Amino acid sequence: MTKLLVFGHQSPDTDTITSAIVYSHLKQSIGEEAEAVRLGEINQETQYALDYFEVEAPRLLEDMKADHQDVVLVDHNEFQQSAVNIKELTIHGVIDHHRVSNFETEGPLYMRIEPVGCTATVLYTIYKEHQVEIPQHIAGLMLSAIISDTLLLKSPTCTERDIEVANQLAKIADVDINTYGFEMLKKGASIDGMSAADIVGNDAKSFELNGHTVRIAQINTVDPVEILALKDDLLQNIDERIERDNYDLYMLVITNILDNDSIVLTKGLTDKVDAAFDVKVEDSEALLKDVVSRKKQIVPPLTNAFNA
Ligand SMILES: [Mn+2]
Repeated sequence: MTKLLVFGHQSPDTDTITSAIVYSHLKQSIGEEAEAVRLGEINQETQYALDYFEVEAPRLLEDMKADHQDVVLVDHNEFQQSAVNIKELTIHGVIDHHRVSNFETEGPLYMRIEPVGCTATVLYTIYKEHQVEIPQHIAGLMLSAIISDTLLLKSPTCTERDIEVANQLAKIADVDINTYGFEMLKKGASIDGMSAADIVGNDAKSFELNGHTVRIAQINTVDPVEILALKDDLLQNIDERIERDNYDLYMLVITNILDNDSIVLTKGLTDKVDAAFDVKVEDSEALLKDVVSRKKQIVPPLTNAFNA
């Protein structure tokens, strides 16, 4: 039997890490061989969830290179967000909730992509289809992923289905969604021990928009002032990344999870930011009112601005 390596995107978030663990558990439960791995460091929010439910972090792949031929992608499908050698690997499956872009395979595969707020919501449905019981720690990890991706069920990406699944999972995990969720998000929003480089690279993803490479990082906070105090260092680090990796535009999105607005620090083709969000970037900074979701509220208008 083929052993499958299961992993999510680079700069892993809670959904990516837990979905790799959860899908491997599901595969093993139906008699298949699977191992969860990761392409980057575990963030503080994810670590809180892993510690709370007493689960080990997946093994780190060195150089973000999958050391095994047969893989399943969770929580992403775009090749530039995946293992660096993804084009040489055999992709057996994709479980995701993002747009499909820059994706092709040589052989047939299992693809399961639904327009919901979180990969965990899709995974829950697959557990039900296989009639596999969800153990408490797995339910806890899936719930953590939903809370993380939907900012405690408040993000515009959150669907009725996410809410329904989160409530089912909270029962199995035996936690109160709001109490547990707020503690977890607060942990993830802490910049204690983070350097300017850590903040600028937090949850960063690349997007190809009309021939331009756009890098968008995002960090949640309960206190944007604390992060903006580091503005000079953050902008300098953004410049270094643009220089090193040839980005056409870099956006660091600082999302206030209490009032659901974001402040963006940005360098490069910032006139595209102006056009996309009807703002004026001044001193490399702009306020994006009521914007919290990169996927739903940042990438689509930016795509339009680059295509205009
Ligand atoms: Mn996700």
